[in-house]
Amino acid sequence: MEIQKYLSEQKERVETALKHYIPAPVVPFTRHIESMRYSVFAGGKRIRPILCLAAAETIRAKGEIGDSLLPVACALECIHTYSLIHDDLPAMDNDELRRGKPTNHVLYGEAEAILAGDGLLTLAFELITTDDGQGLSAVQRLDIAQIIARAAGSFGMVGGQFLDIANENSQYPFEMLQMIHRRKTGALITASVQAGAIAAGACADDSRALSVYGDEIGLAFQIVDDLLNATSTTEKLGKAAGSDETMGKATYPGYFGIDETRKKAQEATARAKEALCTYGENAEPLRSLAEYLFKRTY
Ligand code: GRG
Repeated sequence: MEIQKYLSEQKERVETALKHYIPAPVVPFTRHIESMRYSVFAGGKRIRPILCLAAAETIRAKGEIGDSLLPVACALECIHTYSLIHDDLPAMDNDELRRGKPTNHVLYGEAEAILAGDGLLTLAFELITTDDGQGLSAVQRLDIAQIIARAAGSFGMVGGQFLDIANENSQYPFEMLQMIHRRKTGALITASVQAGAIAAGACADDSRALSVYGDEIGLAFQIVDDLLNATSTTEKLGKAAGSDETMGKATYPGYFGIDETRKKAQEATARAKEALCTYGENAEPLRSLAEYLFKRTY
């Protein structure tokens, strides 16, 4: 399938919806909304919302899903953006560049950046739980809110970030690295796929297959991120290359070297595709997405 065409079409759908949900700033909240919009529209790939939509399409045909899942897809992007804004803060990774642009706190100040993140995280749950009459039942919205809250919270992304910071500059076993990766990055990616599955009315077998797919691409995603950090340039990545080494972070290349690390990402990608073996044409977007994430260059 033509993955680039698929990605740009889905990206446009998500961005149109995001503009609707985070409209132009209004007095007296102008600067707050501006700072949220700055990071939301700074050029992200929209991987998590696209995974969510593609997972739903795997189980039910595209037409049937329609736009009912767009609030959930946008909520995932809001949570992702909040995590990047907070991750870039001086108290965390202290980064000044993200997607080739100044980070939120560099432009708006620390307090504004914290509030932009808080606003986006909160908006995400408003979007998921609001009944917009587009088709998701109250039970589905509740299930999706719970899955995403768990993945974003203290035993998911926040917990992974905690472990990452707590273990900086220390030699820890590979199992700890896996735990950090699974939680910090993998959990929200898996939840994006699971949310799509719930919205499409997945049966137990569908949920299991898509969860395995989500876990494996989440792992591959973070391994590739480690690889790019170690081998690419700041110009290509739009964020500081080599920062993992500077900050004394454990990474896959640190444990296995570059070639073995690439092999591990490829194996996780293959396992993700294998999890979809019982699905036909409808799963083509998810298969192509797995391959695209493995081959990404930024
Ligand atoms: C602050 C609670 C809190 C969590 C931060 C996501 C995260 C946890 C830290 C980001 C550090 C990092 C670079 C992790 C690698 C994986 C990752 C999330 C990369 C960026 O995701 P992409 O490539 O970003 O989807 P775009 O720019 O396309 O949106």
